[in-house]
Amino acid sequence: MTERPNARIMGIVNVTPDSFSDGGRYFDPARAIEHGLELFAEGADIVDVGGESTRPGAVPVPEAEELRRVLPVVEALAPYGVVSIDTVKPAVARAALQAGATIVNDVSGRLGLVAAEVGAVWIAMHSQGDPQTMQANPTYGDVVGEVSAWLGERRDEGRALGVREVWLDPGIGFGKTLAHNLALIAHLRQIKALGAPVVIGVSRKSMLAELSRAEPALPPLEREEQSLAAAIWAIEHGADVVRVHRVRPIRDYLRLAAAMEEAAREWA
Ligand code: HH2
Repeated sequence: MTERPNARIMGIVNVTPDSFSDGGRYFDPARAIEHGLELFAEGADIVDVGGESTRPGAVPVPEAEELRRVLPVVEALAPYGVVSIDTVKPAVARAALQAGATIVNDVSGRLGLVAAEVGAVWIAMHSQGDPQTMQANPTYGDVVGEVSAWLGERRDEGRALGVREVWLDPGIGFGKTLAHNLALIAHLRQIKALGAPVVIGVSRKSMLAELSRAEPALPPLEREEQSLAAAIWAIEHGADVVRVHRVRPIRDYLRLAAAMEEAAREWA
């Protein structure tokens, strides 16, 4: 019995001092590598390595510094599984792909050509504005229609460039209010109808704190249950890849779901 055939788990390794979710914990390359290996051992299908925070208001990192952060980590992890590079810089993407990464996780939606050049998968993520300004006043007429249309254009662009595979991500929290995020997650099927694998990243994001209504607001490291619930909801509604900080509970869920389905068939 296979697990949900398309559901893949992408575990996050932030080699940054300032990520909103776990800033500083894995800034030391040795700790980042150790954490990536743990995520593979817990059942991650992909480990996503990033050296520049994209949290609202984050300050851009110089290229040389980003390379210094991510390259040793990508190189060390690549022999153990599929590694993606989370960057918006073409030179960082190229170097990481040379060091063994096979997926460009691109929150700018502009790196299709780099992915095409080296035969990598391109994750094109939607964002309204850049991290400095994106949460100032996100505005859409029809958020699901506009984001789907933009993702459809990236799918077509990827095909025209000869990209091996394009995966699409609506970019939860990237220039979006809570209502925008909820509308996009609720209409995953519309995004899936574009015919490409869909990636969803909700893990520890502020929309979860908003929804929990706890006072004071839950800090990122205390959003685990909400993160798990959101990832499961996304998987059940068609997400092909969930980008998460904690891998084990999602792997447990996928195993449980597979066992339930097998039992349902046996006892039908
Ligand atoms: N979210 C973040 C970063 N990269 N990539 C994709 N494809 N989808 C996402 O939703 C996404 C992403 C933000 O999360 P995190 O890496 O935990 O924090 P930071 O940006 O502060 O490093």
